[in-house]
Amino acid sequence: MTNMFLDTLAKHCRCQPDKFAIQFVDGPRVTYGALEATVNRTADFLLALGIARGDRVAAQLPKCLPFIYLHLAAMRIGAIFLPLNPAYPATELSYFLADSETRLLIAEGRKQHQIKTIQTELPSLEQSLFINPNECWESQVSAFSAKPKMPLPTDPNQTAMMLYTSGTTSRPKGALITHGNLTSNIASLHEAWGWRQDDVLLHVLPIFHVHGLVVALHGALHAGASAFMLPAFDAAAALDLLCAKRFSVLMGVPTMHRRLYQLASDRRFDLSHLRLMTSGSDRLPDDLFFGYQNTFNVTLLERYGMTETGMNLSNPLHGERRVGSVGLPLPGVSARIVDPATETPLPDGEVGEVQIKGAHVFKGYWRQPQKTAEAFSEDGWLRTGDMGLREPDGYYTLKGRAKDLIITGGLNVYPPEVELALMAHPAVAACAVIGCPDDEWGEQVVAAIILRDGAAADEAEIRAFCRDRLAAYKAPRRVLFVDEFPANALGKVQKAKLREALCG
Ligand code: MLC
Repeated sequence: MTNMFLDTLAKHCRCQPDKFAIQFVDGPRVTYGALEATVNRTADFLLALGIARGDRVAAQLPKCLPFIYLHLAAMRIGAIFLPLNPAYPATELSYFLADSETRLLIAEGRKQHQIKTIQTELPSLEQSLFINPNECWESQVSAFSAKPKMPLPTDPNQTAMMLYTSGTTSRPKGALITHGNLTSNIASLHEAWGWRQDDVLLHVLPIFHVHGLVVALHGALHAGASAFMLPAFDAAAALDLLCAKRFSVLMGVPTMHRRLYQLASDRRFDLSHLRLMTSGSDRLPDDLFFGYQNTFNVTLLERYGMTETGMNLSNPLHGERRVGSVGLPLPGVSARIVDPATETPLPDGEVGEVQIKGAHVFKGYWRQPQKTAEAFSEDGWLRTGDMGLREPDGYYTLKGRAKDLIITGGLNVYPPEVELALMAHPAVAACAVIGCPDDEWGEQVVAAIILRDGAAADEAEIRAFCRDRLAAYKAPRRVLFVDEFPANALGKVQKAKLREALCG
């Protein structure tokens, strides 16, 4: 195994202390030297709070510098970092904190009231720290030591992060990502995408997911490159910045690329000075691939990954970036297509489940041995739940999903989770949640509802009810009231037929 991610980062901090590592728009430039000092001070601060190896440290913060310091510091002392979407309402937050037995939560000051209301359900949560993300974190930890008090983790099998993913049949599960997984992923992307020390990344993604945190931010830091961070995606600001020619890399989800493309309208902008613009987390529509070529003189590089693995397949940096394809296995990654019923490999051109193997594949779900076992085939391949085919020249193309999953704006929404929330509404007798195609979002969450006899509820009320219980992106955008669902002989709702009937 190559040097672990944290070792490589520490080396950059020593060898190029004056180089700009991270800068938020309107914020100071943080050099590698300053990054090292603040991460070490933050690590010392966490140790002083009693955080030890293996403890869960959660951060529910907007995209900000303290989040990055806390993330790197927690991993540095061997704690397990849990990034949480700031959009999670109290019910979801409570579940994640309770399930993970988080010991320390760092959240925005405005969340204090919300956390107080759930505190009694969280016996493991010993401390909550409320911060103002815009205040200078560096000065808050200035009394702590900038010299590391303990060596960096050396065991590749040690858990570095826990990322919650939902499921088709259960509550969300904490995917355990090890230091070895992170290292293997980043080393492989470094090689495949040719990360360079003089790269400047325009970072537009959220940093509580694998895409923005690992693929983009770790990618830049591992290369000793620079990352310029937008706290939220703003297409107009991003396009202005991209045209200013300071940047060499941009990573986004199709919804972001769609907004950039629509903003350009009929004008043409030459962005070919960017050496790498990637698209992932959802299928890149063909019209956007070609639209980008015509409007921006850029061929987007589409790749395929998932929370449990980081990146698996990618179109090449040099060579053909094939429209509609997610490319070839990344270095160190093995992929195969199997018959989902028998798990025997299928010949090229036949559609089956995509299965993945490699040092980047997560070690399992937190305290869920059964779910972990179900995630892997008998011979140790990860069952992705995505369907696809391999072409004779090795390129892979995705062909839908074996699992009941909606992807909206690059975020996964599992219908059973939304259905569970809907069933808590007193007027709902039955419901089915589906994804309808949508130009901007890829898919839109749509709920079909059968009301109880004599009960009344309207769309606005149902949507508001869901938004109190689920993050906004999971709440149905449309609610349709129906008298019955298409069902099979066993009474199971036939979602494909429902989509045909309702998506129109
Ligand atoms: C925001 N909204 C969404 C949404 N994001 N609804 C559905 N799906 C989403 N993804 C809601 C808002 O709450 C708001 O609701 C309304 O949509 C309009 O908000 P907006 O201001 O226009 O949206 P914005 O905040 O700009 O967010 C859009 C976005 C964001 C595309 C920038 O969704 C985003 O950052 N997506 C990237 C997700 C990502 O990083 N995925 C990687 C997962 S890792 P209302 O009701 O208030 O109007 C992974 C592995 C891999 O998948 O391979 O990468």
